[in-house]
Amino acid sequence: MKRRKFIKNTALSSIGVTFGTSLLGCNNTDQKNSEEKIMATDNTQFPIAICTWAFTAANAKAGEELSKGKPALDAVISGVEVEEENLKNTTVGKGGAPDREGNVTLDACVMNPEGDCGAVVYVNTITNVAALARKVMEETPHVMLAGEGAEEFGYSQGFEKENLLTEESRLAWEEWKKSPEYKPIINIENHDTIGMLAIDKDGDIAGACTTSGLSYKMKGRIGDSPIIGSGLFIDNEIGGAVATGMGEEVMKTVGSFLIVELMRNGMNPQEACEEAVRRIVTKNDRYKDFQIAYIAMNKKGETGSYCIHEGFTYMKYQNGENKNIPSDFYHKG
Ligand code: SD4
Repeated sequence: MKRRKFIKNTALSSIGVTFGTSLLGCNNTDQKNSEEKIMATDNTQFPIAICTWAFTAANAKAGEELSKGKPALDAVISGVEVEEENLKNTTVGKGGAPDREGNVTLDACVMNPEGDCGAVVYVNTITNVAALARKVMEETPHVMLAGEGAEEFGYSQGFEKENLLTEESRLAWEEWKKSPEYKPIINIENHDTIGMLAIDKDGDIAGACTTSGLSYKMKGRIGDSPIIGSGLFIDNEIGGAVATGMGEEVMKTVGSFLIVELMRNGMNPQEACEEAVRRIVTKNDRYKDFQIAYIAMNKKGETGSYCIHEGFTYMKYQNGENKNIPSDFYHKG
């Protein structure tokens, strides 16, 4: 039996059951580590959903799905769809702010407990891009599709062709063009990407990340959100992480993958998010000008978050409660 399956099955069945070394074919240290992992896994805490920012309804939707027994991947996709379809949200889905040319282009990715992933970038005519990324993962031999190719594939899968630029977003863009300064305002403009992680009743972890990217970005610009390892990473044996904020800086440090690897090496989610932010600020003296925030979850259902500037919060659904939690931050003034 593969180690991944072993951990999953034992977490599923009962807590604190001990197994002989012969089953794992491993030494005593490995056996002890596995037992610790299992002992620490308290399934009564599951399911859990967390997401970036105060997206209360989206996280509640994911929590509701998880509570009905739905798998983590279904839950995160249903959850983020709430924001993709929210016309008032100008940084996710339909109604998102356009690029400098007036085109709304969406980016998204998903990752499942088996370690499979799918992504779409530069999608101009489909609202539910996280679900589309899932189709790329499940129905094609590829991980990422871009632009027209992603759209055509989407129509073939039954996705509707839509105009994503709402009148409100168009007017805001016309206004911006009067003095087109490209200067994101921390926590206000450009920072509402929804990244969501869930651990389902079986203890399996999946995630999704979906965005219209930075408002008034250059035509063709892609951020971190659809990039596996940057905007999102899941390893079902360890945990998951997602990012929001200035994507360029997240990509330079492969932030979400870094957090999962730090957790693999013993950090808890909070410590790992802090280290990933530190990695950015110590290499970039312009850090005061942009916001980056991470949230993470480990296999035990522990969660954490850290960001550069005050103001970032995240949602956590557990035991029927959906709470908004302020994140600790690096730049204390
Ligand atoms: C990007 N990371 O495209 C995204 C933007 C974002 O909250 O997170 N906004 O760079």
